[in-house]
Amino acid sequence: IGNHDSIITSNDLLNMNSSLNCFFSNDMICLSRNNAELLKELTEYAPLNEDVRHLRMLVYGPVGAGKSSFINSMTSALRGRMAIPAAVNNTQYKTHRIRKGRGQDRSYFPFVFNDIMGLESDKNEGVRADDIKLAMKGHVKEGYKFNPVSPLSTSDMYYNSNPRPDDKIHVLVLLLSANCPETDTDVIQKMKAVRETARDLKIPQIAIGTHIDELCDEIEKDVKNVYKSKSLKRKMELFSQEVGIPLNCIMAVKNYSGGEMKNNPDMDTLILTALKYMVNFGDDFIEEMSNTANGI
Ligand SMILES: Nc1nc2c(ncn2[C@@H]2O[C@H](COP(=O)(O)OP(=O)(O)O)[C@@H](O)[C@H]2O)c(=O)[nH]1
Ligand SMILES: [Mg+2]
Repeated sequence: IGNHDSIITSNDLLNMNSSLNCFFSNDMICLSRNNAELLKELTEYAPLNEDVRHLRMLVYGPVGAGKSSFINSMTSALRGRMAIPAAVNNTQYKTHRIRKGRGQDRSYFPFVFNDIMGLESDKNEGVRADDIKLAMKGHVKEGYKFNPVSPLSTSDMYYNSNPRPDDKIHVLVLLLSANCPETDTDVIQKMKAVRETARDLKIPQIAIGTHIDELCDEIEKDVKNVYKSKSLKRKMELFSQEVGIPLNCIMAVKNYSGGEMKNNPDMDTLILTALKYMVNFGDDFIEEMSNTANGI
């Protein structure tokens, strides 16, 4: 790859300590994995716990981070062709499902996504941290329109007082743009509140860096350079410090952001790898919960 400044050399790889190595070693594994294998595993996946029809994943992060694009990108990667973009109205609590079957076969993948409005720094904008908490516990019904100034009350018709195990969130996915200079401190505070709730509920968390093509020219040229980009590595370390998610739980994707006519296998690898981790984490969580006395 030459001596380009933003590229990590094999010597750098050798010199990296093991904790810093995680992000890269994860991806080294995925380099040797092909999309067909990932697709097969994701297609065959089914939750063992029969009370859980699907894993529910909450995708959150600042406005513009690429939450909607990521859900569309997973759809495109799983279906092997560009997806019709999901509705952009995310002030409402809405579950995104991905069709598995074609034609008459109305089956869906057993993992679903809730995408919630960005975490604005302004207290009167964006979804409130207390509402995100309620969503994690499964108390927010489909169609609820988040109100930035007041939380969902228990008497509201959109309050689900008796959530099913699969109304609850099983994986928390934080999306952050790798192309943003630094995250606003108020947003970081909000993210912290959300993360702490997830931690109390023992919900596993993953962070995903998006917009990686805009961070690094080498990635823009070839998405495979994600494994070698020094600027991305630095960015991932910064994310890890900012949001307190360990480096080995941070992944990177380049989203399909409109305009693409067909799938790019390397972009699909990153997207499917991230999804595979999300599914693994969610599956561990429902397993763990079904073993505990109070269930999920
Ligand atoms: N270059 C690039 N653009 C992206 C990426 N992900 C999202 N976008 C673009 O960033 C903008 C915001 O994305 P969106 O999915 O609406 O963000 P949301 O507010 O978090 O739902 C859109 O114009 C997307 O096309 C990415 O990985 N790379
Ligand atoms: Mg959106």
